[in-house]
Amino acid sequence: MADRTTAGRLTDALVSVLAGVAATAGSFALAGWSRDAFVVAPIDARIVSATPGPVVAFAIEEFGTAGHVLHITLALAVVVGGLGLATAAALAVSRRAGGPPLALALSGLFIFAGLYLPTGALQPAILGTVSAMVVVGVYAAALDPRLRADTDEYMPDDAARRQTLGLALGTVAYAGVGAALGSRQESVDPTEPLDAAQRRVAEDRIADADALSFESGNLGGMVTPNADFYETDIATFDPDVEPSAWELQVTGSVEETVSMDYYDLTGMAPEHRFVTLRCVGEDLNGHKLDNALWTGVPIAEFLDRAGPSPDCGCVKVYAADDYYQVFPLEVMETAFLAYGMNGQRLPASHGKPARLLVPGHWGEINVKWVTEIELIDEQQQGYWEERGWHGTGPVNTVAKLYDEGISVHDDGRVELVGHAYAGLRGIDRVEVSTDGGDSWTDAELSEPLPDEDVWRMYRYEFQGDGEHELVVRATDGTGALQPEEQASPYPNGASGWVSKTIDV
Ligand SMILES: Nc1nc2c(c(=O)[nH]1)N[C@H]1C(S)=C(S)[C@@H](COP(=O)(O)O)O[C@H]1N2
Ligand SMILES: [Mo]
Repeated sequence: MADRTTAGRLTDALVSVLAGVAATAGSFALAGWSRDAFVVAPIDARIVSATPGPVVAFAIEEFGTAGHVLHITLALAVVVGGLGLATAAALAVSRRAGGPPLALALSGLFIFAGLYLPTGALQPAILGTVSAMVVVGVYAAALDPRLRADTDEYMPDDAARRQTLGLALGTVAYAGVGAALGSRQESVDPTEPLDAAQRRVAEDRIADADALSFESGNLGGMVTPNADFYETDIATFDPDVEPSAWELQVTGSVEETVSMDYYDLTGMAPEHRFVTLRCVGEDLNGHKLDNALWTGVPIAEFLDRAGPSPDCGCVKVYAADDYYQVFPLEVMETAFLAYGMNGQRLPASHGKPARLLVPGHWGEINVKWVTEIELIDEQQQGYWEERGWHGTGPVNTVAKLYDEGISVHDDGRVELVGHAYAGLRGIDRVEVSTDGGDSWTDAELSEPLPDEDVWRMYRYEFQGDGEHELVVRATDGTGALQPEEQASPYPNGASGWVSKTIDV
């Protein structure tokens, strides 16, 4: 057999990549951004869990949420590349013997295996395989009759180039259609209200809380709407846990393993609590601080039923996305198992069907999609602690000052509105400086919410004149002033005073 020409090899390589793109787009068209059925998802999850802690910390600090784009792009490249290699192998084998029919059969087989094995999702794998085989089929039949083993002269003429270009454009167009179809699958967290009676109680409490808000432009008030509530996830794809299939177990050092399902949970007398969450990974003046009214039940009584007897007094809580956290059993005394958020059923992105809310800790301890609570005898590290973070424990005190909270009126009056949070310690005071910290004045504070782990809002007005360096700082309920010294989020959470310069 003659050696292949460079152009022939390049065309094979291009067609292999195109087949990989078509296969991935086919999988996406049917599955959408589904954690289980879209072929990129399991690869992405593996990349995320294999990334070393310092790299994750670096990406979070440098890129914030945009860091997700990096690993998703890498996962896409790995999937398209892998499926492309499978196609290239099929082409290479069929060139030696078999020709186009074998090329089609083998590429179909390899691509199907590449799509099906990581996901187990039959229909998206079949659609992806068919998409890829169309590419290979068109190539084998129309573009490259020399796929037959005995001839191998690539046609270097314009016609061949045009055909190849046509195939490439066709694949890109197909991938575009697949992407459009797939993103329609993405459910924008359909809202599902709580039962009427509960919803009414929740809505009344939300209205009461809203009435305490200080308003300012687009700045949120006392209660963050579900769609605006920040999200921090280890997985790119939310686990899809059907309430009817959900079960929460208490295991480990217990007298007896106990479990509850969704009907047990929602059958108990519900409570409604405001709880504010803050992510340890957020920037000092970042936006990963929000407050909602959660509906659920205290978890202590359920744990007691299991008769816990762990030596170290720790729990390890597991979730459907393979997340886990370890913290002292004693905080479960006041922890809450929530299935409602602001009068709606818990959205998928916030832990549907149920999540933990653990007062006095950073956001990471509030495990979403919770499945198991294991009582353990030896201290262990949680998911983020293994990666170097210290998110178990009380939050740092912070007073925020967002651009949306600054209004400059025509007459030079400047109004500042913001949120301050110190976990269970509560907020007793917020002070504002308009001269870079030389002098301080107390801001007005919103009436406190009746619950204990919540933020407060502040408002301050002054007559502006020229340039002002604004600085805000809070004092918590123990009388401790928010530390001035700046620290970046890793590993203990950001600290320091937020400042901002304005020109009036
Ligand atoms: N199962 C699970 N629970 C989780 C996480 C996660 O990735 N998986 N992220 C944690 C982190 S780091 C934070 S800050 C909060 C954020 O909750 P939210 O996404 O509802 O705002 O959830 C915590 N619970
Ligand atoms: Mo977090």
